[in-house]
Amino acid sequence: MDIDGPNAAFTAIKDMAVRGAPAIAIAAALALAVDLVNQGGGAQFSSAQGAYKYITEQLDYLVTSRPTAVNLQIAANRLSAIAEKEASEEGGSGLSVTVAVISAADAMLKEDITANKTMGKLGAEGILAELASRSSRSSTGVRMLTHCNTGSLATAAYGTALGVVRALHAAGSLQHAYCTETRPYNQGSRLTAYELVHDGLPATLIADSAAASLMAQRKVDAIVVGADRIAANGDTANKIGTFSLAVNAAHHGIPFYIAAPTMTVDPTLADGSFIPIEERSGTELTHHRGQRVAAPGINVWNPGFDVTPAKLITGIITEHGIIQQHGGVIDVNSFLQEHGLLEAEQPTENGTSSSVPTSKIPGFRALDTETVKDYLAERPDLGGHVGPSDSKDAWTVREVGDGNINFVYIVEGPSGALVLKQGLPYIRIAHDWPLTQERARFEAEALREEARHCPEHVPELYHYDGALCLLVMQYLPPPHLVLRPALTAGRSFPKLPCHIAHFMATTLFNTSLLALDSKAWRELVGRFENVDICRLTEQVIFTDPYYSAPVNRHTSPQLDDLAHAFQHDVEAKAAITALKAKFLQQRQALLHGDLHTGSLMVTEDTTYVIDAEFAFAGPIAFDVGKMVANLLIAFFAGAGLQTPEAPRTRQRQWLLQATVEMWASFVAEFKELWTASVKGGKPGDLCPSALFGEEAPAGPASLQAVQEDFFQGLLPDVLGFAGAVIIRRILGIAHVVDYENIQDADSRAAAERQSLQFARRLLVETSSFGGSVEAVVKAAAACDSAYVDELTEPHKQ
Ligand SMILES: *[C@@H]1O[C@H](CO)[C@@H](O)[C@H](O)[C@H]1NC(C)=O
Ligand SMILES: *[C@@H]1O[C@H](CO)[C@@H](O)[C@H](O)[C@H]1NC(C)=O
Ligand SMILES: CC(=O)N[C@H]1CO[C@H](CO)[C@@H](O)[C@@H]1O
Repeated sequence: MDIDGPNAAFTAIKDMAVRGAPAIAIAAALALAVDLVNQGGGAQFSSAQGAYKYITEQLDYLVTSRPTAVNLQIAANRLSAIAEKEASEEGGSGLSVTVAVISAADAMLKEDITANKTMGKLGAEGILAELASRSSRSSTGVRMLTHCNTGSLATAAYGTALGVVRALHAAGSLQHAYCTETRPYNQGSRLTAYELVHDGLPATLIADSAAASLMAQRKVDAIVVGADRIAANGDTANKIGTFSLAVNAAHHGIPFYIAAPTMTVDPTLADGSFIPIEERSGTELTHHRGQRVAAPGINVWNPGFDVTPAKLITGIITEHGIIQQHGGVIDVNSFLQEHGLLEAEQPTENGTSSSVPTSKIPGFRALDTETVKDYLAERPDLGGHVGPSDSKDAWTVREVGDGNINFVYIVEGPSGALVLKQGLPYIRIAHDWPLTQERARFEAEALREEARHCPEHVPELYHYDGALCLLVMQYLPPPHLVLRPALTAGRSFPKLPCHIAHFMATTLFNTSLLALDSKAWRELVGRFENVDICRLTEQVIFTDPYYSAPVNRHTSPQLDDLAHAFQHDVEAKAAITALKAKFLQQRQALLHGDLHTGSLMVTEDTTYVIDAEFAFAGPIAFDVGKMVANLLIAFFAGAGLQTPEAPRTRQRQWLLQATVEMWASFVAEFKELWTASVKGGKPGDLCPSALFGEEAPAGPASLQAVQEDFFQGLLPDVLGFAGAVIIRRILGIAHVVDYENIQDADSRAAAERQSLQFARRLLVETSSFGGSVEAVVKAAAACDSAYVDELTEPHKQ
């Protein structure tokens, strides 16, 4: 593993080059240590506080790499506590803080090695004892099955689950080890198989889907796997496929063990429903070694992990012993307390316990696929969308959400279907992430507000429950698709530009001071102080891409020069700061806040704008600019996505036309609403009838002058925000499938380079387009000479 600072560690962790939860924590700790040494070993910091601040910032970034990996959070907390303590010491210096953190990282590594040895030994003993008590151990030793990779490549030494297998072998008690391939990333066939062969253990590789047959043939005595994260009741998140093995083990009466250091336990999570599950790139399923193997256009669901309920787990093997399951629960917290690893629960004055917080909202509970049905059946007005409550058993519930943030359930029954979306109280380990629960309210209020102005493009909200942070809304059935992947697959949607223009014009006009009086307007702004989400946007769009933020990534080394150039770009920094000021200070209308091709569900004839949780009062140009950016992104990415057999010329031409059409209809419709409101005698406070009405002296002419000024001022900001959005999608933390689906790195880099150069023009040389969107798309087309050739030689199509 190649570590050269948090940046590299972050990339490696994100790309799963560093696998296994303990390894991630150690890689992160060591990466920070190496980074500190490289930076001058502490001498670079003028004060202890400076060192502390730098270290905690780096740690925060590292933690964002893998939300499921609790060890990483704990390691980060520990290092940051050490830095804080040292910084507050009398005579603490930048050097002393750095040294303290480096030695703590080193101690963590040593600790892990000791833990792996102990865990292997205790696990082997425990399994032998369990099998003896069931009299199911064959005289020739035990046959173990394991999943994923938990060996010495993944952990700093020896391994967790594989450590148990190794220890059984060392004790002469292993008859055979089976390892699964572990689709889709094949950690089992690539790594575990390698280690088993390397160590000379008798071993066999099986397909994941062969596990049940192997158990049915009575060839497995016990199963042991690792864990990414364990909740207080023993529910365990681990590599996808673990849950399936546990279900099969239960069916066959085979003991099923988790082996994980106690650091993997998150005592603040009451149960597995609070564990966020990351979804991984669809290309892991659709592509093999860069070649597409699945039909283009197919949707992919690729969760990286699953949660095995404690009742299916025989016991959790830790470095302090095995925590056995009793009555369906593994009481992890009591075990931790007994071993002095967790402070006893502190009863608060009113007698409630504070050590396992579930939600700051009284009465909050997370629903699951079963309780979702109950929830709906108890509310006939909702359940009625699905079917009468006595048909409840026939309803099907699918959880389709990106579990990092929200759970999204699709409930279907005899009368129809609906969507239930629930915001979790904590998206990560910590108790201090109020974002999620508030976001349900912002989304509900924004959906209601948008639906008042543009019901035809907003899913209907049936119900909002503040106590459970959930929304129940209209289900958009197939053939509705998320627009972004549909564009990436080469499709066009001729009605889209008009639909989006209509959505933007109606929602933005009617929530602005052009339509509202200032009392209603201030009340509206007050309801949408979406502070946390806005802070996130401020960071990822307006700050990170312009310095070497560790969360950034780009196609490297091809784009290293441009990434570097933006960090030294005086004009770009000036322009992005002016835009950030507008984002923060200009409160023109209630924005959707995240209007891009991933927030749209479309068919040929319909367009729905979803995911309204980013709503806030801000500059109109931000919503419009995001849409422009995303159409241009699809255009530029098309250069890399097309093949000689399937050129994208038509679609790319449509994307450029759509950009022009969207802007033109937006301006026309917005202006129409504006004029109508003044003529109708009910304008907002910015255009009072006294000044602009038909009867007012020079009223209509004044109105026209104000409108011209408004749109002339709007376009440069639209283009500036568009440029900023394109840049962040290539240099920042969050990338998009438009570019990511270009398999060949050189082709991807070429499309990204074109986009970045063009985006910089939008950001910095806005006036070069002469105030016209036509000029913008012409310039975009001209960037790509191949595209222009195609256009001028129509016979090639
Ligand atoms: C109990 O006290 C804690 C802390 O003082 C407080 O946060 C909580 O809301 C209280 N619970 C009830 C039910 O009053
Ligand atoms: C939006 O503004 C237009 C133009 O003033 C007006 O006719 C319409 O009633 C408004 N819609 C809502 C829901 O207020
Ligand atoms: C039981 C045991 O000895 N386990 C191993 C743990 O890891 C260290 C370092 O790789 C090995 O030396 C031990 O053999």
